[in-house]
Amino acid sequence: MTLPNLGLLWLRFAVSLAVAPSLLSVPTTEGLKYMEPEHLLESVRNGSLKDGLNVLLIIVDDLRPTLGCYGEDFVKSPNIDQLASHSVVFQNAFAQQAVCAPSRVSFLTGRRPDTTRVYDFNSYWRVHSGNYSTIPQYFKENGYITLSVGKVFHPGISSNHSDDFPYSWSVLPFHPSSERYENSKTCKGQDEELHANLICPVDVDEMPEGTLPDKQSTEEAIRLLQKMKKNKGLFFLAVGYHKPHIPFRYPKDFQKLYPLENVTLAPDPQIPGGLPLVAYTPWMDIRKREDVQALNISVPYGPIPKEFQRKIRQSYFASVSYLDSEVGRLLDALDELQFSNSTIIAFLSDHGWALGEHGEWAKYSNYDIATRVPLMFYVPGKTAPFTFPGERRFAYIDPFDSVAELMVPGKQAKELVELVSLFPTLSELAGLTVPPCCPYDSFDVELCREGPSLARFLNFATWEKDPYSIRKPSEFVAYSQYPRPSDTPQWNSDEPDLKDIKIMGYSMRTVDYRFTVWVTFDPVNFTANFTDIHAGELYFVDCDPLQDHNFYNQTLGMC
Ligand SMILES: *[C@@H]1O[C@H](CO)[C@@H](O)[C@H](O)[C@H]1NC(C)=O
Ligand SMILES: *[C@@H]1O[C@H](CO)[C@@H](O)[C@H](O)[C@H]1NC(C)=O
Ligand SMILES: *[C@@H]1O[C@H](CO)[C@@H](O)[C@H](O)[C@H]1NC(C)=O
Ligand SMILES: *[C@@H]1O[C@H](CO)[C@@H](O)[C@H](O)[C@H]1NC(C)=O
Ligand SMILES: *[C@@H]1O[C@H](CO)[C@@H](O)[C@H](O)[C@H]1NC(C)=O
Ligand SMILES: *[C@@H]1O[C@H](CO)[C@@H](O)[C@H](O)[C@H]1NC(C)=O
Ligand SMILES: *[C@@H]1O[C@H](CO)[C@@H](O)[C@H](O)[C@H]1NC(C)=O
Ligand SMILES: *[C@@H]1O[C@H](CO)[C@@H](O)[C@H](O)[C@H]1NC(C)=O
Ligand SMILES: *[C@@H]1O[C@H](CO)[C@@H](O)[C@H](O)[C@H]1NC(C)=O
Ligand SMILES: [Ca+2]
Repeated sequence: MTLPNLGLLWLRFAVSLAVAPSLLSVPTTEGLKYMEPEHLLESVRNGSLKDGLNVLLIIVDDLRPTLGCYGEDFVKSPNIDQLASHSVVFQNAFAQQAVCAPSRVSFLTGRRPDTTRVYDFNSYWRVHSGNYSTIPQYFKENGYITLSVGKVFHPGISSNHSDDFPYSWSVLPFHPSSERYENSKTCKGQDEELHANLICPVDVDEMPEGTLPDKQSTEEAIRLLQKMKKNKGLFFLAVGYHKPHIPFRYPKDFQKLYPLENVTLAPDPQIPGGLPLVAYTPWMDIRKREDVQALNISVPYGPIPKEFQRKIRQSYFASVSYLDSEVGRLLDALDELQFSNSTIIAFLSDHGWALGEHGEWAKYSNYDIATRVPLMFYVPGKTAPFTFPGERRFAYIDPFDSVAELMVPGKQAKELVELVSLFPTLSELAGLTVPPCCPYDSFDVELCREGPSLARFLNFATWEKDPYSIRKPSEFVAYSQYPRPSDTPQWNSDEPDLKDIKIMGYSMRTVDYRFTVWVTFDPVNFTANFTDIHAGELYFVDCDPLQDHNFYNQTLGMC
């Protein structure tokens, strides 16, 4: 094991920080009204591209790799596992910032947060940092019909209240109408009254509109697929699912998959002794829910009563199984429409979520638990053989059926990779020209990418031979970062507005270690001062996979 060379690290960090005049301007709050599904369907045209592969991009919200195909056998995710069994599954994939809008803007533009300068929810990159092209925009400009269903871009200012329409999408993006009830009082409490709870298993028939947002998204995505079957031309369909993002509002049957007495607690529920306080997320968002409020949990460290910890974990896992069934319905329809032979499927999450690890219950940090994500690619003819006529590749699997447990794991890629690689990877897989590598200062460059394409890892035929033929695993690095307003946890530590950011935690993950430095950051000129270090973290992967023993600034030994 090699110790990181600090001088070199700082240089690498410094290189990743481009300095250029800011293009600040005030984004408008006026938004486009989302169209009703019928109009949306009518407006889908025929694409101009006829030959090649379609793309189905499935983006999940706040899903850590707690899935059967990632070795977490107690989680029932048979449909995602089935997708994995025909895919290449990246075991060590990382988001660039563990919160929705910054992560999504980053991977959808193929640039790191220091280039998008989107660290919060309040800026639209096109007017804030640069007029960067996006993955769907690039596919659209190359003749694809591009379609957005559910939460793909983070809604709101960060995508100009339009999910970046018209640049990214051929038709207006679809949002499920029942999404507006996500934070309403729809959860039945023990008092039989309705509350805005964190834990919210529901009877779907009793819900407003008799449905849930992810169900509506699946239905709309299926209708678009049927439409594309009749139309000519290639499609790029992005489907963004809301669960397992809080609140855990899911059909109550899924709770039965995880009897409470069988739900374990996090193996490391303590706040690590050597943890610098700037690194800690005080998980303010779950505290706003009525059921959590009623527990009167101490701010910022808790702890949450053990019985309630178990309930949170149970409902997260149940939400994952509910998500899995929606993914299963979508893939079943894709398969039924005979698109499995001609469609690339990419599946990923925008970041992870701590379920009690380090005493945390949130994203908002640089730990693996917040930055590590599921990432897999299915490429017909590459990660799996072409289908033969009549073959069912993605038939729906009922998670309540015990047969579901016997799933062959997918091909596992161990390389450390980053979501910022999604743009070049999808481009290469679809046969489009891979956008050029970004120059040092890329604020004026509309089309470029900051990550390498991962397509070279996906060829099934060469898979067995030498997965490491291009680079040694020790050369792989995944970067993430997280901003803070202060050295100690306070009310806005989780999601500081840009103007309040005072410290940036730059983090790098190699096969051997995670190393993080928290440095002074100026939110006006976007400059980090790497000689002004507030705190550091160093965790060794082999002996401390959960990252509980901070070896930063320790001269004596390693674990
Ligand atoms: C930004 O990019 C879009 C899409 O390429 C283009 O239509 C628009 O004119 C550009 N805006 C500016 C200000 O350059
Ligand atoms: C953002 O949306 C507004 C309102 O639709 C529009 O006027 C403005 O041009 C959009 N911004 C960009 C950069 O396209
Ligand atoms: C798309 O192409 C199909 C088959 O060529 C044709 O029947 C249909 O009218 C076209 N749809 C549109 C919206 O142009
Ligand atoms: C709970 O765990 C016990 C012990 O492992 C096992 O025997 C039992 O079947 C589990 N119950 C359920 C419902 O999975
Ligand atoms: C909540 O906890 C604080 C101390 O942590 C205590 O002073 C207060 O009385 C508690 N409130 C309720 C309603 O239990
Ligand atoms: C699947 O695609 C391959 C390559 O394009 C083709 O040879 C094969 O016939 C296709 N199979 C079906 C069932 O469409
Ligand atoms: C950015 O602003 C800080 C003051 O907040 C200043 O110390 C630093 O020199 C500035 N950096 C650049 C590159 O302008
Ligand atoms: C960076 O921080 C160091 C240490 O606090 C300080 O001496 C130096 O002036 C800072 N540099 C800038 C450009 O602000
Ligand atoms: C590192 O340790 C030295 C000696 O104990 C201490 O003076 C210094 O403040 C520490 N630095 C950081 C960033 O923790
Ligand atoms: Ca998210």
